[in-house]
Amino acid sequence: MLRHPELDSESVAVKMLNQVQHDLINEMNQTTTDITAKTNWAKIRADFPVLEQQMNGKPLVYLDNGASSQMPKSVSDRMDAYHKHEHANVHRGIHSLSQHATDAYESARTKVKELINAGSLEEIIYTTGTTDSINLVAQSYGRSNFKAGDEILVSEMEHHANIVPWQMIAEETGAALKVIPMNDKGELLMDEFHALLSDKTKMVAVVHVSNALGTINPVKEIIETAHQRDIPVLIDGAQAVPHSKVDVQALGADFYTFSAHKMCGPTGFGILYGKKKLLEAMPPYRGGGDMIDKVTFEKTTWNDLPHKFEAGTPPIAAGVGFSTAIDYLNEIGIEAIAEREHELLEYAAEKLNQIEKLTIVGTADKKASVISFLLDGIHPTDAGTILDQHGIAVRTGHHCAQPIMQHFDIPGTLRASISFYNNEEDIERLVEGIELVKKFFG
Ligand code: 7TS
Repeated sequence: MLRHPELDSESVAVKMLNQVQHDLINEMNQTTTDITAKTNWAKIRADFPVLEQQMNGKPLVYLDNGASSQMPKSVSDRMDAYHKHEHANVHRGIHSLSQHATDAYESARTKVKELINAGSLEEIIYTTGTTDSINLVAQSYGRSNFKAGDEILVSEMEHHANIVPWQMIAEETGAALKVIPMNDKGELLMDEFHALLSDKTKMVAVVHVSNALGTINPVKEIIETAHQRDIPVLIDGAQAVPHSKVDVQALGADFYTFSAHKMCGPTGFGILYGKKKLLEAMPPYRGGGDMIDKVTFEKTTWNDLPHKFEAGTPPIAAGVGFSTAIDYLNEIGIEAIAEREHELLEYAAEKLNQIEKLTIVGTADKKASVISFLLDGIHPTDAGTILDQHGIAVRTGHHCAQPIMQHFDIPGTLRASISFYNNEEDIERLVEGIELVKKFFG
């Protein structure tokens, strides 16, 4: 067996991981006896070295978690250990290092399956992220199922990743894009949704949680309604899986997509969940190594699921890191995370509502921990620049959801997106920062 000199029966990385997990479990056992109240959130925050730094001379307040979350040390350590001691290409080597790398990389698939309660490992396709997952479905399912006159139904609050891939395939196939409108609170108009469904509808693609408004959409109802007409449904879960318990079987989703980098994992890695029957019938999206069964110049046959959709050498370290990220989230508990983020959202909403000349954009009854807002007479970009000078990172602009901004007739918003490792002090610093912005602009 080929091993690093330090590796005897177990690799250094595995030992390290076990130790990290052991410490974490011990820590969690001491602190999470009663969900949020007894969870030691300060200790959890200390798992994120990035949050300890100064930015522009002030302690960093990171409130751009919707764009990308931060990575706990256990995940970066795991990826580092993989690079130092375990790297080899996956799925192709008979040698031990390759087999070890394959096991580490494939462990994420089992954890994702459990995390979202998929029916089998074959239903978990590795992609480079939500965008890639949606493009895969549009190019593979769409190309082989859409024809001129068909309709694809999206909503007015989609991220561009759940609009543009459908527009591209619609243009090629002659299908048309239809849009479920929303009200001024940022809630989908369900009557309009019902009215838009017809025999022409061949796909419904809707976001679970809006990245720009925070709205939690009634996706179960959407799926059930579409299924009454045998229409498949894709749910963009990029902002849902990191913050709430998602059960794809209970939802009945045909396709469900998300990204590792929004859930304490690395960039360049994500998931497409698809029902096995649909995935089996779909042609591959990309051709190359690993996705084939037999290749001749006359004809090539495809590998089984999930590998049929995973051509070429993947981002192996990212998969290994994502596996540890899921462990990390599970050890805190997704329910505890959801509760803590809700607590911080309520705190932030209460504080921001007290600020004069501040308007919150997106006031749905059911909301996740995203607050978009505007300051009277101050462009979001100018406000964001001043906040940054005070060490406060928020996102400004259209948040890759331009149709939302068109709905409200605004250029963009400031957006604070909160994670479980934020705290009340971060919110207070944001409030102070907003007051400074207002003072600066008179
Ligand atoms: N869908 C939603 C709802 C998202 O929030 C994002 C990214 C994507 C799709 C695309 O994910 P990706 O990982 O493939 O890029 N959202 C954001 C955001 O809110 N700010 O920056 C990226």
